[in-house]
Amino acid sequence: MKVSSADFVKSCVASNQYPKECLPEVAFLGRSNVGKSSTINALLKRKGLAKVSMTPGKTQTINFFRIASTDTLLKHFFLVDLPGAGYAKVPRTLREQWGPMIETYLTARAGLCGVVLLVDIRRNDTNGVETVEWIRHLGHEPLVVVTKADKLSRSHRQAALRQIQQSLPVNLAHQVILYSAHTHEGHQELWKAIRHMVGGQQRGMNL
Ligand SMILES: Nc1nc2c(ncn2[C@@H]2O[C@H](COP(=O)(O)OP(=O)(O)OP(=O)(O)O)[C@@H](O)[C@H]2O)c(=O)[nH]1
Ligand SMILES: [Mg+2]
Repeated sequence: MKVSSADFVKSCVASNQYPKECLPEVAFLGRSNVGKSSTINALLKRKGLAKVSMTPGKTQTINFFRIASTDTLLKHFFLVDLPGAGYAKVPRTLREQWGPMIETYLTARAGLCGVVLLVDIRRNDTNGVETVEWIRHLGHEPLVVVTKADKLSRSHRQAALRQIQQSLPVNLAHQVILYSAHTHEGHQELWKAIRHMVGGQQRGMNL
């Protein structure tokens, strides 16, 4: 599969601002600094499309990217970069806006067919269980992607992956994908999972 175009569409903070076009859509969710924006760029092989920073709290709005590809199931779709949760240095007022903003998005967006929950391989997120349950409560089954795989040696990766898998209330039949935006480890697996999520929705919509 080849990405033929990837364009930033708009940044939104409220549902009346979302793009009107109805396409299948996959959103990236997770703590600040976990690598949401980097993962989107790496998947699309477009450096700098989604803004990345070493400082947590970079993405503060809901950012829509419109993608076209040569894959028959993924001809046109949106990838959506969400603000991160749970970073104390972001002013409280801002953080308090993001929870409801993300919740509205996850509830209201008709084309949303996949939620990718990113988890840092080095950090067992203490809010991970609540986050998975919150996403489910809002009607989505998250795909868990363990990011920054390159930060651990090969021998430590599988153990860390297992630990995360066991600590989250994910169905073990569901794949948990190990990913690195720096080395592109997991690239094919993640595209395959996205394709599956989009394909499921298109079958449902009879497209
Ligand atoms: N080593 C390594 N670093 C990564 C990887 N992915 C992201 N990073 C780094 O992690 C930092 C945060 O990345 P972002 O993509 O901005 O993270 P984010 O989740 O979008 O963060 P917010 O927008 O603040 O919520 C940057 O310094 C990235 O270069 C990865 O796979 N491996
Ligand atoms: Mg970001």
